[in-house]
Amino acid sequence: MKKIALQLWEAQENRRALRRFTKSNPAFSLAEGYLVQRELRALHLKAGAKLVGYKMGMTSKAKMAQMKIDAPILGFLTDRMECADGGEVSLSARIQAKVEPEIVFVTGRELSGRPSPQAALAAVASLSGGLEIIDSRYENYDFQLPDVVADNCSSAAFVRGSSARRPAQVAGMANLGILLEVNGRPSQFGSSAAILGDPARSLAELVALLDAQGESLPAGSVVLAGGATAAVSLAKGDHVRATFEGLGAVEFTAV
Ligand code: OOG
Ligand code: MG
Repeated sequence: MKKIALQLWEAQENRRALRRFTKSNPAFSLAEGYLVQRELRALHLKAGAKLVGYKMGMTSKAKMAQMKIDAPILGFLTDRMECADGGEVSLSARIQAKVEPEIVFVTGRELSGRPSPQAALAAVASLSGGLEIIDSRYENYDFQLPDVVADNCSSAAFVRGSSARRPAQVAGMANLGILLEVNGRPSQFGSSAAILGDPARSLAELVALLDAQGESLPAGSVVLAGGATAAVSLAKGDHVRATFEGLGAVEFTAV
């Protein structure tokens, strides 16, 4: 598993995408994918990054249809992946970056076991709109479930909207309209309902997936609930802005 993690790490360092592992080894399993992800996380931490939270992936029909994968998966987030709202996101080290709008939670207390969506939401300190930059380390985003899990679910960077709200301040969290604009033109429309019917369900599902791995979600974790629309390819110079009903806007310029 260490060898595969190192291959993924080097693919990123050298900006050279790999052929998916399930092609040469069809027996490569989801459990092995998570073991590789664990090794990859160790490589990030060894390089000095700090774990700040997790992301859910494949939680919406739009993403499942785009990527032809139909089970929610999790990846880790580090401090080095975070970029400032309104700032610049560098594509120099990226292979084939895309962007997607996300709902971002920050937890106020530890979550463990298998909480209900309500119980998960009760542990949320704040939420905001966000943008996730993904960058598959596989040629043309051609992967199967074990491959994408090994590759930390294509994680590359994320931006949190600067206007965070408490859950009680956000009415109808399970159906907030989302608009993604690129260079001032509407690109994708969606709703938070696309995220497993309710982003709180995605948070609860994350805790259950972590529990199955013998982990809990610490207080103060950042959680991306999963893309609500299909992801859009990014080019240098693109200005990306997402507006979330009740949560305000978040934006960056790709450089
Ligand atoms: C995998 C990333 C999945 C999401 O929000 O569904 C993800 C990919 O699409 O390459 O981040
Ligand atoms: Mg995502």
